[in-house]
Amino acid sequence: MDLWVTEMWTPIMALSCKTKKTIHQEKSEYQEIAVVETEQFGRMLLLDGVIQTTVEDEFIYHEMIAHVPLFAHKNPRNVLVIGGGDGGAIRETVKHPSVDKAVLVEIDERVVEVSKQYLPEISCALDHEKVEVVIDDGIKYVKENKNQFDVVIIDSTDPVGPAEGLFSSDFYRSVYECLREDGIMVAQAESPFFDRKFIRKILSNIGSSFPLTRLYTSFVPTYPGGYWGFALGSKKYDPVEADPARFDKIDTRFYTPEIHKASFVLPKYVSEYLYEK
Ligand code: AG3
Repeated sequence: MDLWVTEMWTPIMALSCKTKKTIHQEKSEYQEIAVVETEQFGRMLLLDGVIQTTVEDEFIYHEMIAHVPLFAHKNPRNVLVIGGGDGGAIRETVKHPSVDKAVLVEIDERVVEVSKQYLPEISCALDHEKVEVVIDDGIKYVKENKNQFDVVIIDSTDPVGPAEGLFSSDFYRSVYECLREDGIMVAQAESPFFDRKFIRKILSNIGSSFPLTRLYTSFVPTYPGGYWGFALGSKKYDPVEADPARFDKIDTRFYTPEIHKASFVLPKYVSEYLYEK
């Protein structure tokens, strides 16, 4: 019998992947967690039926969410990842020699545990000596830790359920305050094709605290439209400028200094709905 896993991208279209087997399924305090083995992308993590990451394409998203803000910053030492319990963004973060400490704040302990057990390629840095894993609400954590971080990476789920508050102006204000005076934040920002109004809103919410806001984009085959947005807020540095000298020391599969620059170049329809009128 053929078994397929399907995520509804919109009420009228979906992505389906043929699966070999279900590896794990449970209901945690916050959500339904599943790991399935797909034919195309290897193991896949789903939360409430929404694809979070897969072993085959995760490198693109995790490299882009981590290295763009980390290279835009001149000397990132303390980094906070909110969400991202699978550990992919943290794995990329600790590749930077300048980083002394990376804190992961994930609300659902089970996501961390399930990822450690079934997705070792992604979660492998969660036990790294520079990493501290805190099981807590990210909104509360940023309010309690002011002026501590150089870079904050918000690797959330879609803006429904537990992640909703992670897209509000109030939350971005607290993120601004938990960053040092030259800090940078980035938030995963949904699909530039399907979520146009929402992306506008995210950028304007970030812009109510940060002097510099930019959208950059990349290709993630398993996310809606295969094309994904990242919304960045910076206190001081222009994020388009990366420091290529530091790049030699870091091993990546997708990110390069050229990709960094290019990712801020937006298709005309995207800049039109973002920046015009
Ligand atoms: N964070 C972004 C998930 C958004 C995917 N949305 C969707 N498939 N509709 C994923 C966590 C990866 N560390």
